Amino acid sequence: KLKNFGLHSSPGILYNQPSVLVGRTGVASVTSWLAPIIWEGTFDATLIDFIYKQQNLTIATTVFALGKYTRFLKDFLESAEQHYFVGFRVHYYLFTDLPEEVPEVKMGENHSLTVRKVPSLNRWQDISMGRMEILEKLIGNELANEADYIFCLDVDTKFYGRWGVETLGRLVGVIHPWFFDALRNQFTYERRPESQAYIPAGEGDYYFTGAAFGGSLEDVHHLTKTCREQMNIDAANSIEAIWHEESHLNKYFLYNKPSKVLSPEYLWRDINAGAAQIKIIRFTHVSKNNAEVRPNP
Ligand code: 2GW
Ligand code: MN
Repeated sequence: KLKNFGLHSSPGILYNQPSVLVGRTGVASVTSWLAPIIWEGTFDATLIDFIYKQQNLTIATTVFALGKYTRFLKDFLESAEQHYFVGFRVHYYLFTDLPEEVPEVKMGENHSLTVRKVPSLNRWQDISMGRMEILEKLIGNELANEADYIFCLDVDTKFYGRWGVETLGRLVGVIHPWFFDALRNQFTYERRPESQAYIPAGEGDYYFTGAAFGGSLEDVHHLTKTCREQMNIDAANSIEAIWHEESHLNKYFLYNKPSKVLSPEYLWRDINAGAAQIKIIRFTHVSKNNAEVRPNP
């Protein structure tokens, strides 16, 4: 099916004619600031793969697995190797306090994994929030000549469908699966004005998940640096935002609009849950027994 007419001619591949009249129905596929919202039916995988193939990109991908969360690594990595940027260069950076518990997972072509040891932390809020500082340093100190884009993902997750180049953009947020159909005043933004993550009632666009975000190195560096700084100010004022770095991420996205928004297909609740709008589950949280995997409350 793929006829190669060379890089400098028209693609020369066969795909459905795009239409200005017919498209994905039942959902919004563009934000009010004209960023695309990615849903099944809004892109042509063959065409978009072909276009991005010519750019020879590397996608850095970070994941943290401390303490008992190493148990999620096998499914996370194995499923990613089935569905995540298949055919494109991916470099996973895995941060863990238990490198000996990292499972052996066979990487696909042009995919590689680097394991970094980090100190154990007692407070889980520090694990979750500490990710921003580690990401800021990784991007600032190391990735400049190593990657083009970065995604930062929770580890208690699993891929079930394609996650590919349709997700690439300057600054990319993912809609939280519990709030895609909620009114803004129901969003669990930080509501205390004393926190740097504060968003007043009546403001806000979407509620974004902390479990997946990404974009260009420059934009994600600015995001992680800003969230880290805002969390430090909160700490100095003895306040911690209600949903930790997720609250700060939402504040950031309110003032720095994402250039691309991923629908909840890109982070669903659970493989067994459904919704009329979700035609495909690409990536989900896995159900976990919090009492079992989480250290002291
Ligand atoms: C331990 C106790 C309680 C909470 C988290 C942890 C813990 C987290 C841990 O012992 N080891 C560990 O590696 N983590 C990492 O932090 C791991 O990568 C995990 O996916 C991530 C976030 O923690 P998680 O997945 O338990 O939080 P969720 O799924 O309830 O997440 C949302 O809210 C969090 C902030 O409260 C984050 O923003 C997260 O990104 C959101 O999805
Ligand atoms: Mn999680």
